[in-house]
Amino acid sequence: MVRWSEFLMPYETAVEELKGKLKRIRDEYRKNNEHAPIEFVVGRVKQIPSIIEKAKKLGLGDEEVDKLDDIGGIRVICQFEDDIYRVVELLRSREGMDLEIMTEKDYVQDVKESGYRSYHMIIKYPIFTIQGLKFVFIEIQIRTMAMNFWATVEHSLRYKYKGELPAHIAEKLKSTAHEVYLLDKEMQEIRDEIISAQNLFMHKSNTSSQILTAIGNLEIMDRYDEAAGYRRIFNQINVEKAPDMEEQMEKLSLELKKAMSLDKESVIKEFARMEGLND
Ligand code: 0O2
Ligand code: 0O2
Repeated sequence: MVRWSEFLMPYETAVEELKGKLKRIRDEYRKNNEHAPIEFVVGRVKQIPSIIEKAKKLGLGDEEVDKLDDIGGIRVICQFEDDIYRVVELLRSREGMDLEIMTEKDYVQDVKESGYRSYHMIIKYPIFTIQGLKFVFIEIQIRTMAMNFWATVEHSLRYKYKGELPAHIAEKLKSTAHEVYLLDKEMQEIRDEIISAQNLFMHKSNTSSQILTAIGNLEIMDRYDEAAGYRRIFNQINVEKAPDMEEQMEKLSLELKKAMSLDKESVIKEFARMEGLND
């Protein structure tokens, strides 16, 4: 006879702890003004009747219910498909620290027959109870918001039809799953485009600021004519905005680097000459 409240307590603790840890990771990203791969986290402990039903289905006796690996469940919801793998990496990096990964199933790539997509991990998680150290299995499902929407609706329909979905509904769900896949793909492409535009902008503004710093340095060295010449070229490139503007900027930046290094060499020569005079 299972003493349920005692049996389930470590699972409740594990779910709460893991939810807290994952939410803290998300908050850290947000505090750093970085994109958080975690949008939100939910968790649950399976209801007692569902545990009994599943144990029966698997032929497990009362003393073996702890062999079930999804009594405690965590669901991590991400914005983009890439984020799923970032979360997977985050969890893998904790292997041997506060968790042990038992299994991984990538239903994002290997879509289930129903159309279901998600990344699943079963972890072994330590809990310090008043009776001592205990280990529980926790199932972590990682999916995008779109995948979550589909899985939630499909799950409730399956429940409504007591697991026996009429064929035409199962087919419709499969085709909506494909639409969800396309939606995720498009959202990922939009995000990638934004990121590469941001990187390009950062690169451009870095090149511009390197050029302006180098011109300023020439002025400090009293090389006003050279500085004025380079400034004219810089302004012209910015006014013309030619299709090869970026290459022109790179070229100017390189030329300035050369001019500055030439100067370094002539300073060294000048020092050598002065030292020679002093000898
Ligand atoms: P935040 O800053 O809004 O993310 P709890 O014990 O309260 O931490 P619980 O009761 O286990 O959480 O789960 P619940 O109430 O179902 O939801 C957990 C978190 O997920 C809550 O945020 C919800 O706002 C968030 N959430 C649930 N569904 C959605 C959704 O569809 N979209 C978004 N964006 N968020 C959702 P927190 O943790 O209270 O804080
Ligand atoms: P719940 O808690 O009601 O969601 P099994 O445990 O035998 O069902 P397996 O191979 O051990 O299957 O695990 P698997 O396939 O990784 O799936 C475990 C969980 O993933 C399920 O839990 C679901 O939450 C989810 N899942 C898997 N396939 C589907 C699917 O086709 N549609 C939806 N909506 N969810 C799916 P449970 O056991 O169903 O319980």
